[in-house]
Amino acid sequence: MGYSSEWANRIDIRNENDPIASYDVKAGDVLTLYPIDRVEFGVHECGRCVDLLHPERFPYPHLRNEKQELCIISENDSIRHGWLGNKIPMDRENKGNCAFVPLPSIAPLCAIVATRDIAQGESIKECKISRKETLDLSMTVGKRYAHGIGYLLPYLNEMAYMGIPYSREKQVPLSNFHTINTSYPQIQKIHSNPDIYTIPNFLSDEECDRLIAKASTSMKQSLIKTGKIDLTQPNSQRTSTEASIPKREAPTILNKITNLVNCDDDQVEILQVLNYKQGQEFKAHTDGFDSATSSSGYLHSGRIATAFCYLNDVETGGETTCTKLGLKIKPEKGLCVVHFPMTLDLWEDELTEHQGGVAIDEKWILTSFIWKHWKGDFRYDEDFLPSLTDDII
Ligand SMILES: O=C(O)CCC(=O)C(=O)O
Repeated sequence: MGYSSEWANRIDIRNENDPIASYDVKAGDVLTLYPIDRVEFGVHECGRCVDLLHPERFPYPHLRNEKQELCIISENDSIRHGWLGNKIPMDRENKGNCAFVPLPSIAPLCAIVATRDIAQGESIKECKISRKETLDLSMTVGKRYAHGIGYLLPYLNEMAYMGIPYSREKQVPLSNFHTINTSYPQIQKIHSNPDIYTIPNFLSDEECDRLIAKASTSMKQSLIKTGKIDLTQPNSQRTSTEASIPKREAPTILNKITNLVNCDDDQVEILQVLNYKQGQEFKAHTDGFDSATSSSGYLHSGRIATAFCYLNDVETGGETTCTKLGLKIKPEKGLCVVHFPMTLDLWEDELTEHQGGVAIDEKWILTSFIWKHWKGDFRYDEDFLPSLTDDII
């Protein structure tokens, strides 16, 4: 596997019956990881792990295959530093000093985390913590060790999902799309199969103006994915500029999107405000992928809905055209458009191909993409996004 998790190597295991801390550690430090040395780790290694199969304690459906089995698989059978979780005894009186928590981005891999300060040489014993404490600790560890976990991801990705068939039969009609709140005020269905909805006045004039003002402080060249996981680069296909809006600076907007689209905050990709000046465009593209993918902090998932909203009235140019449907939408301040790039089984609907036409008058637009699962790669946590302005919209 070629990976050594130095950041998770705080246990001396020379006496297997009494593992000890090899350094002084603080509450919240990762001591080691649960081993992935055997095929289907986490299911065979330890009886306790069955607990992780509980959907509430282990809410990571994307790491299950179609039979609902966990599906991270390793064929490596050597034990290495940093993977010693199966050597930690349980303290029967529950006075232990560490707990097992699933790592949010790569569960069912677990971190063994200190629940209090531990001195070098002290015995390491597991204590029981509540489900809520487990999930809270899991989130804290995920953010704090985002980079360590991130470097580990490609190694796990190699092993994960082996054996899940993804043979797409293109001829099969696509069905089973995400459903949105079709009673949202003023909503109109402007196309069926593929379904496209518009919602006039979704954002107020004031919200549109404030989003533009916020974004204007940090516009950058828009990028395009190059096919490999999360590699993006400038491309003549897309010539707009854009700014990422941290959700914490636009809670009302986020709330409107999640109410309309019927989803959790965590399913909404980083909000982007795009600006097209004269001559700029986004050539024909789809928002989905040709199967499940890992991108923008989402793991083995896909975009099941897109909601974009025009932020200004545009007199000429810049229409959004659904290229395979002969449908043109004229930008109108506050008008939201929703469509469904992928089914819930993560097949792409190529009929949702669209383009942002060449701008004549300037155009501003807010885009949001809704993923099937929660974000899992904490390197992309919005807490790491720089703040733009003090205006909270
Ligand atoms: O600019 C538009 O009209 C559409 C924007 C778009 O397609 C996108 O950002 O994916």
